[in-house]
Amino acid sequence: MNNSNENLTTHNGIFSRINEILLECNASEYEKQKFMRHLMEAKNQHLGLMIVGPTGVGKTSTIDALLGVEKAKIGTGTSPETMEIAEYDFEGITIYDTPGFGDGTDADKRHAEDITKLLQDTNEKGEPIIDLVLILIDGTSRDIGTTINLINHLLIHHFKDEPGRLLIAVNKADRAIPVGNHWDYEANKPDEAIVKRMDETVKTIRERIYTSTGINVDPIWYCAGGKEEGGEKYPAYNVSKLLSYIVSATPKEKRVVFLGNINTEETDYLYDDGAKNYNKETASSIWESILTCASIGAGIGASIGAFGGPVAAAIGAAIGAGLGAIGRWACSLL
Ligand SMILES: Nc1nc2c(ncn2[C@@H]2O[C@H](COP(=O)(O)OP(=O)(O)OP(=O)(O)O)[C@@H](O)[C@H]2O)c(=O)[nH]1
Ligand SMILES: [Mg+2]
Repeated sequence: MNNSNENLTTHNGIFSRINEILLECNASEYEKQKFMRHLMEAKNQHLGLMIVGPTGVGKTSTIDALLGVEKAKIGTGTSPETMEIAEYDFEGITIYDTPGFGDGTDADKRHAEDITKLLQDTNEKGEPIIDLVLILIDGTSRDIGTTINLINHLLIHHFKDEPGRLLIAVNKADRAIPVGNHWDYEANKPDEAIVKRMDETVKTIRERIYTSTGINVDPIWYCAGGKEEGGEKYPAYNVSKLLSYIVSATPKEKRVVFLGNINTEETDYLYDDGAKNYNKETASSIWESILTCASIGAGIGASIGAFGGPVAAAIGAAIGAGLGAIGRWACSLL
């Protein structure tokens, strides 16, 4: 095993490894330069994801389940308007963790202004800083009306032309039915009653947003995982589905940002409804984006082809390692 493989858990490490593979291979100088240029462009992509939801819905737990918060640099926005929005900076991804709100107070009004301002912010290239907004809804709450109002009044008009950038997920499925034992903690899965309840919840959300705004959204439900009082952490459910939902909504050329950033805690990606192979779907869509990266034209795909089998396989292995817990799928995609 190559020494640099130990870096394959970081975003920069993966790109360095691919660079190294290319330097070692015997392609023409022209091909190598071309590929490396494309690689740099891919490496410089940046994704902005804003997470919105009421206090205690599980915003921070969700970021942790998806990417692992310990890997992030944590800061707050520098402009006074966004002081209260925490930023989790990963390599190539910034997650904006907005303060919980929805209680109708003055603070709510301020948070709404902060969110609107951030949604309108652009980078030096004039592109929106926020690519995607993930709205979290509490699956244990009987009152989803407040959040739906928030979506209908504050958020949806920013996404009229691109509703695919607005993601909605209902958390805490394990506690959706407060009375009785509806979650099988042994197998970490819901019983039929929870499935029915959660399917109804997402259907209601979809219908209510459509009725008010004429916009189609496609909510999902999941568990970010939690901790029993004084007990052990129990694993997440459908986080694989949530990641796949986020990755497929990410602009194609930006999906490479997930390399080296996915939470390596395997159990968080292990349990899901099995309706699809979500991890494989995520891995394929990241790999495909490397091959057909919109902003780099036919570039990388053609270049990998030009380098031949072993080089492509080595690059595939580096990318597979970079997908952390779900990476084992990626190697078989070549
Ligand atoms: N049962 C259960 N509890 C969860 C789940 N996700 C998060 N929690 C718990 O809910 C509580 C709040 O989670 P946080 O992640 O801190 O919520 P938040 O939205 O970041 O909260 P604020 O930052 O205060 O707005 C914690 O005790 C979590 O352990 C879940 O899927 N199921
Ligand atoms: Mg939080």
